[in-house]
Amino acid sequence: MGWPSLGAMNGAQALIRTLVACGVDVCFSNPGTSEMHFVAALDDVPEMRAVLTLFEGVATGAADGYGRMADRPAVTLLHLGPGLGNGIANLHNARRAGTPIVNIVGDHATYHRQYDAPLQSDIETLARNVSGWIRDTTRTEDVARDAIDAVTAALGAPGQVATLILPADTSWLEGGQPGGARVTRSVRPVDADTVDVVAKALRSGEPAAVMLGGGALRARGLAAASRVAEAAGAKLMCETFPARQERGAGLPAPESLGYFAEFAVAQLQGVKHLVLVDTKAPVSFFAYPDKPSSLVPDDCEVHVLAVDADDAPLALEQLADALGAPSDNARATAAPQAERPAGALDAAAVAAAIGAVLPEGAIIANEANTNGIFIAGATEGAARHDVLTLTGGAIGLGLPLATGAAVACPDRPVLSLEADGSAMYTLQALWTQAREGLDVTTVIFNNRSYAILNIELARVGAGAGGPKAQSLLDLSNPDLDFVALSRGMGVDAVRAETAEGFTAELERAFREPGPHLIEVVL
Ligand SMILES: Cc1ncc(C[n+]2csc(CCOP(=O)(O)OP(=O)(O)O)c2C)c(N)n1
Repeated sequence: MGWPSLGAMNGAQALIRTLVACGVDVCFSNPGTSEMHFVAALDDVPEMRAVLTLFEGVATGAADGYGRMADRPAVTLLHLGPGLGNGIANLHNARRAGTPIVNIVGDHATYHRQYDAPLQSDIETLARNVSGWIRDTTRTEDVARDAIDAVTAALGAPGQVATLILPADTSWLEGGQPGGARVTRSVRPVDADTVDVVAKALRSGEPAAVMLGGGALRARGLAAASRVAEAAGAKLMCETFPARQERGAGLPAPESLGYFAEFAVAQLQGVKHLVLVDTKAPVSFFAYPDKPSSLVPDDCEVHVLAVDADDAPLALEQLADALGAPSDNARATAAPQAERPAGALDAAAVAAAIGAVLPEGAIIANEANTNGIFIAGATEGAARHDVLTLTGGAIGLGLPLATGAAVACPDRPVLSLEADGSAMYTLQALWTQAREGLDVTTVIFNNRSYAILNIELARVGAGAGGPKAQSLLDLSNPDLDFVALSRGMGVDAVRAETAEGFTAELERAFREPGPHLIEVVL
């Protein structure tokens, strides 16, 4: 394959070469005509892995899963404004997760823009909603500089989406000069005063809670946070939808803040000091008539220990030391490993089976929604694993997220827990899993319903709903057959009927390489 001599390198070749030099070597793509030089250049750079997705929401969600697990960005290759637009919902989730991602959005050649050809649109306006950094690279000689800036921005704190708009002529013209060197994420220590103020509040003896999010939910942060909570007699909690949390036997298990505001209010009742570690002060997911938006009790003081670029685990260790906590007083979960379930197959049995047979080092992408309520409890004492959740509430993330996590971590089994309605948004991810031979096991919770919306209908005070309202929340007529859908995309699939049968299928799926799908009808 070899490298063209420097002078003969076009913009696309220089771009891909620069991305690789910066440590970015996976591209989730769905290209079009304006990206053809980028596509062609992929064969000149063997280090860049190119993964085809059949919808941009899969590409962006996969880049999110990849970034959360690899701690470095993947690139997406998207086709002008409409391609970016299709990927926005999962870029929204990625923004909420603080995931580093570099979008390459192809555009018309610079001189073609004035003609308002059919695919012309305002890419920047679309990109602004989800991107912390945007640049339009209109000169081939600027490609390497802009790519380096994009990767640096993506890895800036907190991780963010960086969008590089790449006109077709910038790609195809010669004169590209590759550059770049490995870019890493940088964090800074919090200042000693901040640690002191928080330590003083925790020493007051008043009821306190430590709320963890972001980078505090990896093993090191969890251990330090547990030392703090033990020393201060504080409640250890975590945000409802973490980007990535390490869980399982041997690790502290913070209490997760409830999704429904009434539960969250009860959990925080009486707390006088709320210490935030890489998370925001909790708010209700939605507004409800006559219910508060902020979940922080009125007489509670909020203290920010670490945020954005702060080194959250280090801050927690400093806080633990300031409180005089012994170095070994972190408390691991006491939850036992779940027992294998027997008999009827319901959501609780599925959760128990997962807790019982989850392999060490698994990654769980959890978009099981209402049927996922038993998962956290059943896996608290399971083999050690990571959990990725729906950070931004835009459903249709789970299958792409699992796909990207599997690309990032080829040696770790990925378990994708997926509600039927959410699955249908980005089901095409299964095809990418099959094509790439990814070790992903998908469990579909098929309740033939947008069940959460049935609950919300009543909670917002809209009543139970008449037949028309009910029909908008019902996924039967016709019933979705996920076994057939999955096989149609090349993924081995079965429907489990009993708890024992499900457990056996789950073990088989974990044992065999490549993707599998198990449908559970509830
Ligand atoms: C992008 C996007 N569109 C629509 C919604 C609104 N919404 C929230 S939950 C939901 C249905 C969820 O159904 P399913 O995934 O089957 O889970 P279940 O509630 O049945 O457990 C919808 C449509 C959303 N959150 N995000």
